[in-house]
Amino acid sequence: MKQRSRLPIRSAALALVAALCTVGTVRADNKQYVNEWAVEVVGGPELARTIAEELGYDFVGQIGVLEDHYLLRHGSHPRRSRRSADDFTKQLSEDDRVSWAEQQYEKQRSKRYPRRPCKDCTAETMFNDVMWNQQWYLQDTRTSSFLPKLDLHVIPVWKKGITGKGIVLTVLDDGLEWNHTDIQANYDPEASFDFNDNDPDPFPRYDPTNENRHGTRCAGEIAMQANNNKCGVGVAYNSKVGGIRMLDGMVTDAIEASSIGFNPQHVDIYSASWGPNDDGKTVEGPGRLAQRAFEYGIQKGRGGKGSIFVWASGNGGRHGDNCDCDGYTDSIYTVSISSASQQGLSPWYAEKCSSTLATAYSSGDYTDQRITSADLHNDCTETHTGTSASAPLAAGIIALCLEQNPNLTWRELQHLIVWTSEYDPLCNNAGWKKNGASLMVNNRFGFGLLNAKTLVDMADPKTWKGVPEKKKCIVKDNTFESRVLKAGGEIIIEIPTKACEGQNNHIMALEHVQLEGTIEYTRRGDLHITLTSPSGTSTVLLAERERDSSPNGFKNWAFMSVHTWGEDPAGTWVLRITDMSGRKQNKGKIIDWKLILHGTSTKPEHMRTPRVYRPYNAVQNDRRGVETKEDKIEVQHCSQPFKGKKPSSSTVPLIPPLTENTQEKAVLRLLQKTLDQQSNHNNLQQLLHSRVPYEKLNVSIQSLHSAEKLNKYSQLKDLENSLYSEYNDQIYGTKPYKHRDDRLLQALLDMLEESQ
Ligand SMILES: [Ca+2]
Ligand SMILES: [Ca+2]
Ligand SMILES: [Ca+2]
Ligand SMILES: [Ca+2]
Repeated sequence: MKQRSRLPIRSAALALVAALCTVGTVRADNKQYVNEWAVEVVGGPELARTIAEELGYDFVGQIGVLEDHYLLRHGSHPRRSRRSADDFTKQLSEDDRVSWAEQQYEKQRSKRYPRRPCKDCTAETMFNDVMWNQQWYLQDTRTSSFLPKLDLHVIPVWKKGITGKGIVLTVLDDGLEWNHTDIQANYDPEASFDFNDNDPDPFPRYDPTNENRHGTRCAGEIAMQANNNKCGVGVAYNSKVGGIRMLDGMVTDAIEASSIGFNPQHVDIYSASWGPNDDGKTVEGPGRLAQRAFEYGIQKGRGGKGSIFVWASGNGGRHGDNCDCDGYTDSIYTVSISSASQQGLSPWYAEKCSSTLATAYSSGDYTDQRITSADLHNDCTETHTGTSASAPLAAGIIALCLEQNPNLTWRELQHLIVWTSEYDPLCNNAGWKKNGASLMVNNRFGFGLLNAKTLVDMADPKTWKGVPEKKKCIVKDNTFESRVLKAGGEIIIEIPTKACEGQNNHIMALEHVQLEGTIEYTRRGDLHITLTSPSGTSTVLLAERERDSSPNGFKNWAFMSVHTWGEDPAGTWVLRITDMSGRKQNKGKIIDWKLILHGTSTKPEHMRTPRVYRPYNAVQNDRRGVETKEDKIEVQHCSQPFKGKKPSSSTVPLIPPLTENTQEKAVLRLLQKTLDQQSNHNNLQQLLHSRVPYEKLNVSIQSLHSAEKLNKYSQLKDLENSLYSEYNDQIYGTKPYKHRDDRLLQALLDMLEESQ
């Protein structure tokens, strides 16, 4: 160092010290002093009052319960000041009658809210979060018990003190805005990684359209902080959440595998709201690496208890898509979750398939409320939609269940979901059937709506007996020769089996069933496959998909069903493959098949007596705070209030008030309304009024983006109707992998086009 620079630095330092010393009465303590002094005066309040008057103070009074302590106020001193008035304090202290004096200053305190909701509060006042009272799927916002019951029975679990503590989740998506003030306290870097940029920070890439908001929204549903005056409350608001950034870029098998298998001894639950295109013509499953990653997680994850993979079942309903053609939801290792609307109905975007395990709420018709969450740029949203929104709610509920019983295996969890999900709140939909184990199941909802309370209660380690070891029995016919199928024809294959009786892998009580088949056919979407169990449960393994004109058929595709859960598989199964399309040129053949039975050699303890179904409307935590249990219901009798016209005779089933067609009309009205509100975007107005196909009008990203802006909670205050965020999703139309709500706009626009 050069000599000449030394001295000036030293003098500067000395000058600084000197300056600090001379400041004297100006404290560098950053306090806000007020014009009040606390004094101790032994001799009673009259003496204290006298002293105050003599020295020019107002006598305020005794300080609380403290004898001999009084508060004095000095009228000529500023009410608040950065400066302490030391000479005033000195004057008081030096008075012989005053044993102690101190100027008061403002203390910075943040409220410490209880970490669990108060027992006596009503649901409404339980939390101060600004959007808490919009979270209709968490608290029962009914004003009358004659309305359908909506909430997922989470509050009773919170009241037990179970809030997700110690459970780690990660959201496999487009990143996580981890410094969001409603997420940061629960953010877990060890559950996070960025496989798009190969770094540990999953922070999303910002762009003008907020394309990468999806992961943050999904994570918020799970782990928004409670009682922090910000956005809403996560289902598992004391859990830890991470983000795996993997959708914002090229998705490869290696990236999927890395994400699915990320830190499996630390992460308990992986939530994924994406999958192959929901276009109604794709058949795709995990590649070799991703499949290995699933298997590794199931065998080794969570210390061998198995990673929990929660998967959105897909939004391709409008495109006639069928989630049996999606190998991620179809996997036995994933808990596949579908959606129900606020009205307890299957929403227009939902897909049907036999692999869906259960259902959580999400968006529905245009008047239905949507899902509240955190949003990019430290904002909040109340319009998260699609099965994308259902899967994280399920993941949060599962986190509560794992806090109750951290030793649950991946299979025990599925058993518990099967046994506690509710038929009753969704009973006004078509398609329910009672399987051979007396379980209600539906290809839109699986075993029904998740019920957090019964799920958690049943998982209690004090009473839960576990399930026997998993067995797998493969049934095939080595003499089978390929059989020809033509349009209008039918192939029926009878499959008698003793379910490996006499062997170690004998199956007496079923879990999953897979039918693995290789089928060649000129038009794949015209195939219809059903499988009927020995108990008579008929399950659609593949429904027709109008848009699937592929000539590629199925190659060793494993159609999966949970519909025969609990049944004894011994007897004759019947596989039926048909083509009723009327397309005479169609032809092909079934080359090969095998039936894979998964289950146990003995019946699990909890299944020894049949499941009892109760009416969901039996109030458990409504605003009147009543907790009751009503008698069990006979299944197939629906206790839900039915909105609309009552059926005139008892022979008319209590079935869906909305047909596909009226649902479409409702969505059209939604689109119309939204476009009407876009009055400054004349091209969109013209679109409706001139009936010109929308492609020619060049709907701009900017106009769609403006809808997005209006979707922010912070900008909603003066708007009676919010605009709907998914309207800008069409701009992501080129990606091979879609978020589960990305196709909603496209579907809306398609409908509009078709109706013209
Ligand atoms: Ca990064
Ligand atoms: Ca919050
Ligand atoms: Ca799909
Ligand atoms: Ca699955």
